[in-house]
Amino acid sequence: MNKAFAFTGLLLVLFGCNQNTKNSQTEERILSGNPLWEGWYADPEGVVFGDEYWIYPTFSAKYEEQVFLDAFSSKDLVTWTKHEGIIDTSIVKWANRAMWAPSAIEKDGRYFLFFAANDIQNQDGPYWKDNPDAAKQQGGIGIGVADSPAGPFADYLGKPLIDQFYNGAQPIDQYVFKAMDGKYYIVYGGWRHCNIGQLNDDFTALVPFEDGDLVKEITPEGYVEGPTFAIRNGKYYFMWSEGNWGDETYRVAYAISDSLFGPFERIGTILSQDPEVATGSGHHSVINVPNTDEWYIVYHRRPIPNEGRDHRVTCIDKLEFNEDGTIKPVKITFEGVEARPL
Ligand code: FUB
Repeated sequence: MNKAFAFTGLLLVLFGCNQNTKNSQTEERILSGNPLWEGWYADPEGVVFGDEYWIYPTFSAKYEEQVFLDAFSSKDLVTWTKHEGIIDTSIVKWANRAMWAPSAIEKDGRYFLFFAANDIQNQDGPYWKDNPDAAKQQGGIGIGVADSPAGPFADYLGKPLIDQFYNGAQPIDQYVFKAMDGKYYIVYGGWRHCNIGQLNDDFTALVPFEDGDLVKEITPEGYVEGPTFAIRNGKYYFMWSEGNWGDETYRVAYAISDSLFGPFERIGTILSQDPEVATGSGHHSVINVPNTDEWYIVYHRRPIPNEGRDHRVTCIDKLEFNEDGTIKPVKITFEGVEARPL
């Protein structure tokens, strides 16, 4: 549980030519490299806690082997420390497989890790077609709690926070954040539907909306899964994954709105494959360096050649904006990003 491994990025030595003097120059840049570390890891969520960057990914393997989550921390985006088994199914008794897409947030000195488990299927889904007499499956979105971002996380509720489908959304791929109204929200959903719900003050339940609904559907055109939000210049940037997570079509698109509840009109694709670098780039999150307009995108992609369904790696690149506030398409790289201590 406390074992940590460090991974260090690339020292890239660039040879440049000074146009005025024609003398050759050597410039040293320390880069993260991509992927950020060894091993198959997907659905990464990047977050800043104090003077450290943290990334919480899915361990990308067969569903039956996805019985734990690891985390990674860094002071500069280049050297990463692995924190093994911050939570697992021996702690979360109702979970037995498919621990996916963690989302971490600090509140009142405690760290909360929202995660999905068990890949539950609803009664219209393929599982139920083959098992019409099966009992309701246990699983959905749960919460871990710890005094440190490295865990160990305990099972906060002893049951899932969201344990069923609402509006057709599979309870997976959650992102938890503090909105501009000062309240905390969870946005989530697989199977081409996305919901948003408000969390109560101690994160023990969802606060129903005035009409009694527990969550509201905000699905934009093209949405498949992996929703996340960013807040910039008083606007909500809603981003999500499209295509098929198992192949090269996976990608990320976005919309901008003044309201958390939309409407969200799809503006365009910001992350996709580059056949020269990698395929299947998607299920991302963004990191904003506090008190700056510097942004990073943390995402997974498939190395070329891609030799297995679960061969996904975690990468980072710069996220940049145009003057009008729209997002520039991301250039995915092998170099990654330069050191950026907090
Ligand atoms: O990694 C498991 C699942 O694959 C995620 O929950 C989806 O978003 C897709 O990336």
